[in-house]
Amino acid sequence: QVRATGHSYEKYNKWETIEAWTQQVATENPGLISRRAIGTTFEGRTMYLLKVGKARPHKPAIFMDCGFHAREWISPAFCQWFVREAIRTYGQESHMTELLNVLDFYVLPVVNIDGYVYTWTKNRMWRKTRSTQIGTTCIGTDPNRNFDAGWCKVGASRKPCDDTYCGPAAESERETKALANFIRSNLSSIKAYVTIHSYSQMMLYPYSYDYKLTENNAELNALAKATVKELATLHGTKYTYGPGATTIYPAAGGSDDWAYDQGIKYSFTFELRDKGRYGFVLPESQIRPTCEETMLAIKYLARYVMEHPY
Ligand code: ING
Ligand code: ZN
Repeated sequence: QVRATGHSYEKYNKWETIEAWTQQVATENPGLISRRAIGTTFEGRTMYLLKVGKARPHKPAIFMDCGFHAREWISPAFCQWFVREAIRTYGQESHMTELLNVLDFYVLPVVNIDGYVYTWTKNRMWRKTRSTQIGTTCIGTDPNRNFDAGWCKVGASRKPCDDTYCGPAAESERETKALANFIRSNLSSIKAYVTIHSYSQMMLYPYSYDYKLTENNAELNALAKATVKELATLHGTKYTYGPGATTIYPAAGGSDDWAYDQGIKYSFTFELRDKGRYGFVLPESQIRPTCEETMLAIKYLARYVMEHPY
C-alpha cells in the first residue's frame, strides 16, 4: 500500500504528492485505472499517464493533459479532481458510468513537472520547462510553443530568455516529445484532445497558428457554445469561446493545433478561472467550484464525442 501523504483534492499538491497519488489511485482501483510511464523530463522525473475507464479492448479515447505551464496550478488540480470524480461516481451516476464503459480517458496530470516543481521551490510565476542548452544561460522552452504546428511562425519567440521561447526545434523538449509520441502511437483510438490551462475563462479550438478555420469549424463552434453553457449552469461562470487566433491571440506551436492536424477532430484548450483578479494564483477556496463546473464541461464534451463516432 502506497500512501499519497498529505494529498488533498481541495489544496494544491506538490509534485511528490501527486506522483504518490498516481500510484495510489491506480493500485486502489485496478478495474478502472491503470498507470504507465510515457517518458522522462529534462531533470529526470517520470511522466505518469493514467488510463481511466472500464477495461475493455478497442475503446475510443479522450486524451486530457494538465500542467503545461508551471504556474497554472489550478490545471493539475483539475486533472486530479477529474480522476477522483471518475472513481467516486462510476457505478453510482449513469452519465459517468456510461462514459467510462464506452470511452477511456488518458489523463496526464502534469506535463511540465520540472517547471511545476520550480514554482513550488523558487519562482511561483515560472511558465516554461527547465531545460538548458549550449550558448545561453537562459533556461526553459514554452511547451505550448514547441509543437510542430506552424512552429515559431507567430506569437512565439526565438530568444531563449523569453517566456514564449519556441525552443531550438519543434519537439525539442523531452516532455513535448513524450506527449507527441504517445498520441502518435495511439491515433486510431484518440477521438478528442483536451488541454487544461489557466487563466481567462475561455474554451479555444484550432487554429491559433493561423487565421484559417478548420474544416469542422461550425461544429466546433456549436459544441463549444453548448459546452460553456453547460459549465455556466453551476455557478454562472462565463466563458468565451472560439478559434484561438481570434479569441485569445495568434500563437504557433500549440498542442491543440498539432493534435487537430494529426486528425483528432475534437481538439480544445480550456483556460480555467479566473479572469485576472487572482490570475495564476487562484485561491484554494476556488479549487472546488472551478473543478465542479469544469467537470460538467468535460462530461458534456465527452458525451458529444461518444455520440459522434468518426
Ligand atoms: N494560454 C495559451 C498559451 O499557450 C494558447 C493560449 C492556446 C496558445 C492554444 C496557443 C494554442 O499562451 C495560456 N494561458 O497559456
Ligand atoms: Zn498555459
